[in-house]
Amino acid sequence: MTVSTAVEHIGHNEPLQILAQDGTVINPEMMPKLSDEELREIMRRMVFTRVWDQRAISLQRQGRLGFVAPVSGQEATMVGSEFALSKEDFILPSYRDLPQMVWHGVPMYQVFLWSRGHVEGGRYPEGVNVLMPQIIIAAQCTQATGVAMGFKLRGEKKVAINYFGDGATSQGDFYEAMNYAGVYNLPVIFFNQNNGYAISLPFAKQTKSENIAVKSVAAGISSARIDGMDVLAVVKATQVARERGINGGGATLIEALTYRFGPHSMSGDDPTRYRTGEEQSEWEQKDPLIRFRKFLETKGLWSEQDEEAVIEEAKAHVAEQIKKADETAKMKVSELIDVMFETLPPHLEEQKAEYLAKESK
Ligand SMILES: Cc1ncc(C[n+]2csc(CCOP(=O)(O)OP(=O)(O)O)c2C)c(N)n1
Repeated sequence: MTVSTAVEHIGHNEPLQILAQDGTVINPEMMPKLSDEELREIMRRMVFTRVWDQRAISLQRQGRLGFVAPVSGQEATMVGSEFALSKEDFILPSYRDLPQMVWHGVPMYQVFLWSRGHVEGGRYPEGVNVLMPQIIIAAQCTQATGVAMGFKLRGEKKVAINYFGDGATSQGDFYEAMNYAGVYNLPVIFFNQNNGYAISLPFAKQTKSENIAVKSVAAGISSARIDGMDVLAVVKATQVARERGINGGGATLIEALTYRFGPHSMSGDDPTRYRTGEEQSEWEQKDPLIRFRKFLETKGLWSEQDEEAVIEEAKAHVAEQIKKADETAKMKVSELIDVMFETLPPHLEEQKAEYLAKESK
């Protein structure tokens, strides 16, 4: 199956794959057009993201970060999809999608502050087109259609991309958003990272549907089902969806098959209670970094020294950014109230006054 329309999608369960697990190209006609430098940059970002993930887990254990949802295993979906966007496009992430935010321009120390619940973790620099991570499952799907409606009304050639898991596809918001995007022909990409589990609930207990991509059919929007461990398939599908969106072709649902190697979050989840060791190692063999590294090595585009350099760069960047987060002034509750509404309703004005009185003591 290739990147197809919704109607064509029916009966096609085979995900789009460009690279085989050994890094060889098996689908040359679907190869995205990327320069050698761009290919190297994708690898750099995936390695960087893996190191950052390991550091974030360790910082959380030290009590220096709050909420952390591990991303290892999902680097291809995160890095590849963002890479296919323009910086003008708008990202609506979930709590796991911090890499897309950072690669789209959010300074890393701000996502660290978000993890700590600090108000500065949600106020991004002007021109960085990212909303703060959504915790309410699938709420970002409806918000993305709103952003896309804005683009359409203003005649702007941009897409809104929203990221969500397999569990999110059981929420009403997901269906409502696709329906709305279909009716108004909106430039939205619904990017589903199907990692097989909603915390401990496996896909088979989530839905009786043969897959997630097929759920686009009723909304009359396009869809693609892709190998989410193959970063080139991710780039290609997102590029096609983006082109479709900005050229008036409407929304696309992308289902990317992936796996999170770690726990759902660092807040007490133990995946060994609901996943087998065999399943885990089967997916680890599909590691997106290994596959893409093999592809690049064959082309003479990646070496051990390159890898080492990125690992050092990532460690140094995380250290510098966590320091910056530590140095940010402590948040005041009154500031949190301030950012909630353009004009505060009277009851919040009252609460703010109470806090201001306390904070000034
Ligand atoms: C509306 C809502 N219901 C329940 C939760 C609790 N919750 C947090 S994460 C999660 C599982 C989500 O799984 P999935 O959508 O597959 O995303 P993943 O974390 O696997 O990427 C649930 C049920 C929530 N945050 N919001």
